[in-house]
Parts: sequence; structure tokens; C-alpha cells
Amino acid sequence: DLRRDLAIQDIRATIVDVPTVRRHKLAQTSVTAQSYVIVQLRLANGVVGIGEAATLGGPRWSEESVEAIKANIDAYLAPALIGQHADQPVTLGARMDAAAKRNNAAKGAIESAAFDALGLTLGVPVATLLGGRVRTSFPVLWTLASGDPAQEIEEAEGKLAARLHDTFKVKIGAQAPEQDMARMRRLATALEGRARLIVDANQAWDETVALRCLPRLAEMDVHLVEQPLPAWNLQGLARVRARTTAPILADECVFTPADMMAVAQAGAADAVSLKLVKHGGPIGLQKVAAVAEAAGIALYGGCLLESSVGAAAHLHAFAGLRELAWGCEHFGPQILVEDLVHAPLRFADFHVHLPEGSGLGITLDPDALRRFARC
Ligand code: MUC
Ligand code: MG
Repeated sequence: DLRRDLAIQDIRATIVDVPTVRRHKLAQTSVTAQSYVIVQLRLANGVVGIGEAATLGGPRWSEESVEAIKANIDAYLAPALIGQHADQPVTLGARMDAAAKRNNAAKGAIESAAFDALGLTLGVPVATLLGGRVRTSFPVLWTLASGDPAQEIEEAEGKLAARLHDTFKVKIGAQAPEQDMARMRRLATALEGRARLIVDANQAWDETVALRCLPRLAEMDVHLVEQPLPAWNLQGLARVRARTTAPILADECVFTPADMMAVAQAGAADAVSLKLVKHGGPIGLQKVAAVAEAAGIALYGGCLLESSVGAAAHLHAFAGLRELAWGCEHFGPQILVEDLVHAPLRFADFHVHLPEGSGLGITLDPDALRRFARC
């Protein structure tokens, strides 16, 4: 019977390292390969759901590394779920929270895999299980992060010409603020009238630097300034926000719904970047989105350079958000030398498209998984 079929039999976590097409430099680290934990969750009926936990340069973007994610899945999260049923995602989440504090990327990958397995079994897309979809394509930006403005302008021109991306997020904070301002001015001048720009400082600045630089970024028509201050400094962010017209995008300061409420109460942001690795899966993402909506804070579809596995899970979660004012940034599949799935996500006309079919609508390529797996 269906109930017995939905019992979780096995959860396998595989670390993979996939080279990127170029070096990706952000404030705290620089990577030439993306590391993920791929979760394969098998039900008694033989169906295997997949999920992905992305990291960026070890435990530097957040506290989770692929090594820690795999260790905590194997030792704590998987044992708490074996024998439980895939049609009870809230119970699965409660059991994971009882088994391990935080570990949101690990939990997010497992929850996505459980939804995929449930959707594949029932013959419905994950978006349907999450409440349905109000959109099937998403405006998608590209991130410029080599640090070399000449290379970045050339890269942006290529994306514009191919009609892949017309909004660019520039990673700042790795170099001195004055250098970044000069770099931004070159980019803004070269792309003026043809592309929108946002910046992400990944917590690199303090309040003084932010107060000096944000008005200049606003004057360059930079549309969003992401996480200019350290995640802990909500009061500082609120003061900076009150003194500039550049809208603030909250990223590392919002993992939980309570974090989102604190940002709202402090008046620290105009928009929030939603990510499965931060919110512990699609259910947590919906909760954070609800708090943001209640506070009048706009939604932005964030990423951590996921492959098509993790990106598809995000698109299913984003598909049902009534307003996604700032679109999304799931360019990840395009920055990898090779994707991990048979039919990668489709990018066209400045949009990324929700895959069709049951579950997440993507299938893992076992050869690619084997090739990039860390032994
Ligand atoms: C981040 O902090 O937003 C997302 C895109 C990118 O280039 O870096 C990431 C992480
Ligand atoms: Mg960010």
C-alpha cells in the first residue's frame, strides 16, 4: 500500500566538487570549484528523491562545510528519518530539528529530496505539493566576480548578446572600497542603459565605509546593495538604510523566521534573499517569505551557486510565491564546467524556466556524480 511504500529506507550523502568556468571571488573567499553534498533518499517503493546542499569555499560563507554536512547527515539526520514517511514533511523537519541544531543546508537538501521522492511517487511536481505555482519562469541575473573590470565587462557583454542575462550582481568587498568604487564606475558606465547592476559585499564593510559608499552606488543607479555589514549588525544596517536611497538586500543576516522578524523590527532591509541552505528547506523558506511579506519586505530568489539539482528545488519553492519582485539569481548551472543532471535547467530570454514533470523534474546523471564525487 501507498503508506508503506512511502517509508524512507535509505539516505545517501555524496560530496562532489565541480570545477567552475572561471575563478569566483567574493569578500571572504575565492573558488575555482563548487562543492556540494548530493542527497539521494530512497523510499520502500524504490523511488529515489534527490537534494543538494551547496557551500562556498568550505565553512566561509556560513558555518557549514560539505565535510560537516555529510558527517551530520550520516550520523544524526539520516538515522532520525529512516522508517519515517515521505508524505509527512513537517514531521521529518521536526525530527531533524530534534536530532541536530541548525545545519540548515543539510536539512534543506534532505527536505528537498523527500519532496522529490513524494512528487515522483504521486506523479505531481514539487511546486504542487508546496501549494501550486503562479509562475513557471523567473528573471535570472548573472554574477560578475573575477574582480577584473575589463574581464567583467566582456563577460557581461557576452551574456547580454546571448540574451541570457541583463541584470548583473557584482561581488565586492574583496578589495579596498575605493578600488571597488572605481571598478563599479567602470562597469556602470560601460553597461549604462543596457543592464541593471546590484552589488553584494558579503558582510565586508563597517558602518563608516557603508555610509561613504552607498550614496555613490545609488548615484551609479545600483539597484540593490546586498549585506554590506556583518550579519550581526542589524542596528548599523538600519542606520545606513535610513541615510541612503540604495535599497538594502538582507542575505547572511536572515536564516530563520525569527531572524527575518528581527530584520523587520529593526527596519534593516528592503528585500530578503531566500535560500534553501539558509532556511532548512522549502517549508522554512515559505515561513521566512511569509514574515517578510507581513513586514512589506520584498522577496529575492537567492542562490549559493547550486547545480541544476539545487536550482530546480529553489525554482519549485519560488514558483508559488505571490510576489517575487526581484526575480532570482540561479545562474549556478551555467558557471559549472558540467552539470550533474541529464537535462539541465533551460535559460532563455533572460529567464530560467521551471522544469516540467513530477518531483523536481530533473534526473541525476550517475556518470557525472561518479566523476565529480570525492573519494
Ligand atoms: C551570496 O552571498 O549571495 C550567490 C551568488 C554569488 O555569486 O555568490 C552567492 C552567495
Ligand atoms: Mg549574498
